[in-house]
Formats: sequence, structure tokens, C-alpha cells
Amino acid sequence: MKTFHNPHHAGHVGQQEMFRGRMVACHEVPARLDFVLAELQRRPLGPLAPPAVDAAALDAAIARVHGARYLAFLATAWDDWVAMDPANSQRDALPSVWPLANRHGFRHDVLPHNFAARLGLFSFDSGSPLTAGTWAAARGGAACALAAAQTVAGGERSAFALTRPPGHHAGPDFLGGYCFLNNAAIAAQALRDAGHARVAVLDVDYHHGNGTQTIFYERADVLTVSLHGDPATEYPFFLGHADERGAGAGTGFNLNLPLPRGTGVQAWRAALDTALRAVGDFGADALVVPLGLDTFEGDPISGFTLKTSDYAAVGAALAGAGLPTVFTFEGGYAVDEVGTNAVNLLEGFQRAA
Ligand code: Q9C
Ligand code: ZN
Repeated sequence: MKTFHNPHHAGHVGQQEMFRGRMVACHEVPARLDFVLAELQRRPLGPLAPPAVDAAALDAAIARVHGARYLAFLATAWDDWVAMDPANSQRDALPSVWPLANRHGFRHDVLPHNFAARLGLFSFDSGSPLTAGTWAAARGGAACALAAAQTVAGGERSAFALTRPPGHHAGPDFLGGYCFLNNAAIAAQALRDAGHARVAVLDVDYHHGNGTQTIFYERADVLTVSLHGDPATEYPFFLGHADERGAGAGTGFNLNLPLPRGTGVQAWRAALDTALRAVGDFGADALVVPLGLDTFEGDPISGFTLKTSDYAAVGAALAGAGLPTVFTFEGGYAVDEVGTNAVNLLEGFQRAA
């Protein structure tokens, strides 16, 4: 399979994230991608290249998924942050005030002039630092997703968008969970726009893909399925429960399979089989897999216990869907093992495909 890697990823480098009242070192670091790339050079699965997509086509593909007001905010966020105070050029931008939801009476329709307020309007946590290179890195990642979707729409069995920051927590008009642009959603929509009638998204990251669910929640043409740590105890907490089945025309086209912290490979694989049955029943003609490797037993912020030796069979099970498949790189914070685990899964897919 072709891999599109993001040459701008290392420009996105946060210093610290807020965690339970103190600032801690970021988990979502450039080395994550470098380790996957190094492993792909050791065990090649196919060509490795940066994406070559037309800039106007890229902007159009991003705008199919994200709102104009949010994109305008992101494009100038770093400059606006530094304009607040020149000393900000040495600091990450992190939000510290939020309008919550409309039911709390706060307004979302009026765009604040104050950048710190705008950052709060467009975010849902204080763990996702926005840095000087964040916009270029996020846009480069969307280009990887679009190139991967174009490759698969062009007839190849699979493609891999190897990028960071990750994407699956980013919604139509919000960032969070280390995510800014939803690469998996951009790929799914690009597949739809290229003529695939029914696209399934099967999210295997430890954390619920709340952004992707929200983007497609009222649509019947994109099935979203996620297996993840139960939001009753796990991030992102406020979405990802089993009773969220879609709304309006999309009713029945979202499936959440929450699993308790501590879940091991056997129960996780049973949930994956359930997810794959849903994809089959839907009659998908293309698949997007937001590929998080934070299900690994050694992950520092997650709670499942999959082992390095489990991932090849996961890839083979995904290949069993028999669908043209785009993978997007999401979470996975055990930096030394993330490359091996990712390539084990992708190699397992490729061997079985
Ligand atoms: N100190 C993805 O895996 N909170 N995002 C963790 C740990 C955020 C994970 C707190 C976790 C976000 C793409
Ligand atoms: Zn995750």
C-alpha cells in the first residue's frame, strides 16, 4: 500500500498540556510519526511519498467537512495569538475559557474579538496546544488524507495517511484531543465525492472518535462505527455511549461499542467482529480506518491490553471486510513501540488483502 507522509508534521510541537491542575509534557510528539516512518523503511509495504495534491482541491476537501468560520480561525490562529502579546511567540496557545453548549445560555453565534475567547469557542479541552506550525501541519495531514482517498478511489486496495497531529476528535467547528482537522472524515467525504456510494468509518483508536461521529451523525451515506474505552470513565467522556445511534436521516448509521478500561484482546476482537458485521450489513463500498495504536498495553494514557503480537491479526480481520481501505494515523503514545505496532497491523492487512 502507498503511504503518504506529512512533511510538515514536526512543525506542530506542543510544549505542555493541562492535566488535572498542572501542566505536563505533551504525549502527542513528533517522534511518534518518525518511528512509524522508520519502521516502514525497515519493512516496506509500498511507496512512501509526501502527498501531491492541488491546493484548491485540498481547500475544497477540507471545507466539505469543516465550517468556514472555524477554518478562518485556524488559518490565522497563531498570528492572532502572537498579536495579543509578542511574548506569546514562545508559548503554546491553550484555551482557558469556554462557552459550553447553547443550553447554558452562552452565545456561539457572535465571534469574539478577543483571541483567547475565540480559542475557547472553537475547542473542547486544554490539552491540545496550538503552535506556530500547527496550521501547516494540520493542512499537510489533510493533504495526506485526500491523497490516500484519491489513491483508493483510483482503484488501489489500500492507502495510508501517515500524519500528525491526529484528527478523529476534531469536529465540524472544534479542535480537541490533540486534533485540529478530521483527516478520517476528509478521506471519507472525498471517497463519497469520488463516487463511492456508501462509506464506512471503523475507528479502532482507544478513544471514541467523537469528531467523526458528530460530522456524519445525521447522514445515512456514511456509517460511523467506533470501539473504544467506555466514556463513562475514559476521554472524551461526553460522547461515545452505546445509545448514540444517529439522528434524522442518519438514525441507525452510528454504532458505538464502548469497552471497559482493562479490556484485553479477546473481548476487543469480539467487538471488532461486531463492528465488521455492521460494516458488512451496511453494504459499504469503501472503508476508512482511523488507526490509533493506543489500544496497546504499554500506552501511557490508555487502558486496553493489546500486545505487539496481536496487531497483525487485527489487520487481517480488517482486510476480511474486502473493501478498498484508507488508514489514517491517529493516537498511540508508547513512542518506542508505535512504529512496530502500526506496521504489524498494516502488514497483516496487506498479507490478507
Ligand atoms: N494526560 C488521540 O488519541 N487527554 N487523542 C489525555 C492525559 C486527551 C487522545 C490526558 C487524550 C486525547 C487522538
Ligand atoms: Zn486515542
